[in-house]
Amino acid sequence: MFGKILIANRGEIALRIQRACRELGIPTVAVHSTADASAMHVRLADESVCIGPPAARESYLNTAAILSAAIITGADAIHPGYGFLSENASFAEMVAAHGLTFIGPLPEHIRQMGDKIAAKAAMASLGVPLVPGSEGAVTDLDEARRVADRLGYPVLVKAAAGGGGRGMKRADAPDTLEEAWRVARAEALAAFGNDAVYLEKYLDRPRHIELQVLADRYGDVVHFGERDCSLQRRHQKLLEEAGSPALSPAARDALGEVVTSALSRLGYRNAGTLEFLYQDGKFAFIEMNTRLQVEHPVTEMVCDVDLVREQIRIAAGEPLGYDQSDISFSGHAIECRVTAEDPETFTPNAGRIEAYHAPGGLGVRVDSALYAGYRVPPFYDSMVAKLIVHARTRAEAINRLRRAIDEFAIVGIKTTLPLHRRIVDDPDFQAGNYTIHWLERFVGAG
Ligand code: MV4
Repeated sequence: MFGKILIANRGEIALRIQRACRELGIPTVAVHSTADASAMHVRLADESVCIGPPAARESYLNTAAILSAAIITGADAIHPGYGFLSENASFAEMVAAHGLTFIGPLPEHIRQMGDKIAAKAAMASLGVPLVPGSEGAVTDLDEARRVADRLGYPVLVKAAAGGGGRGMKRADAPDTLEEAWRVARAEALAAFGNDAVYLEKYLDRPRHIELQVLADRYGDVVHFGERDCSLQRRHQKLLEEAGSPALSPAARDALGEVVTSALSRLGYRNAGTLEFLYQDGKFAFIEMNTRLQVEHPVTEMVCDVDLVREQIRIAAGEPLGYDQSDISFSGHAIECRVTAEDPETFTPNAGRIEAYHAPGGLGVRVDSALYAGYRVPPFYDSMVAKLIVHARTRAEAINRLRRAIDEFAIVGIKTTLPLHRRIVDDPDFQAGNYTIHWLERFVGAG
């Protein structure tokens, strides 16, 4: 097992990783920008190193500073958390080249899944169902026309280097395909330095369902069921659930079987999440995330597993030590991502937390690095807390969420809590009756 772990992140996820390390008896090193000198993740770590100025590019993305911090503190492993360097294959290679362990997948798999065309090709060859689309990149307009005619309109032009909704253009009919194709390529080149694009049939009312997996270096792969992440606005998730209100246990088992078998043959390691669109009872793979995700706690609550602890154990070379039959699903969990934004206009607002009280009680978990007197800096992601509830049924989880939101006091900045409170009371939400388009309409309707 590792002797010391450097956590290359900030905020709630840095605390989350520290907690797992502490329970494993492993000392932690925090890194921080000058803007985060008084942040909770620095206060609670065993050691800390300042790695640069506020701008993430010069601190949390500064690979040389982070590697130096690991070396001078004698850390033997680095956990990247989510965002920042978590899906940077070159960083994972650099960590290994310095004799340290990157707590995550192999660089080759990070790189492969970062290229959405390569990810789809790999999954197709392993028997995972895909959204109908082009076979590989579409390099000229005539080919784009042929593929779109075969698929039928509307189609989406997607950037190979994109993901999470960046670099996507829709064409509803042949006369707008050229425009969509050109704009998608130009935007992809500007944003990612790579103009490779591919085509997919546009699904008009899917749910966004993702499957959590863990794999060890001995070829054993297990899944921890699905999360329904359909409630998003502009590709920012607001609320996630485990399990999906739309999925039966039999459908979950069937998907899990296909995915774990595929990842075992791929030789995948550590934590991963496969994203699917789910419509008319059919799953279609779109992307794979090779990191721990923000919404991992809902899975932890229903499976009674510490996913970060498992990531650390696997990276240290330990076998999973259990198989799929040892994993069971109990009750229902819901997470609200609380951001420092105006709940109506979504304008970010940094500022001082004048008072803070987190909800508690049975089945309530708050993952947050906030404290009274803390100043939320304006330089980073606006998420300030995750409120997670767990109960025996979805209906009970909703009632628990309502009372937990009412207990939650974050005074001094505007947050999205009032919006979460409104979602919880909505009849469609309560019925589990929503697609990826539901929230934009809900917010628009005010
Ligand atoms: C799609 C789609 C419809 N059809 N692909 C957006 C984020 C990226 N991960 C994939 N996305 C989509 N891909 C096909 N073929 C609709 C979306 C999409 C979406 C997906 C998941 C969650 C929210 C979304 C909001 C708008 C569009």
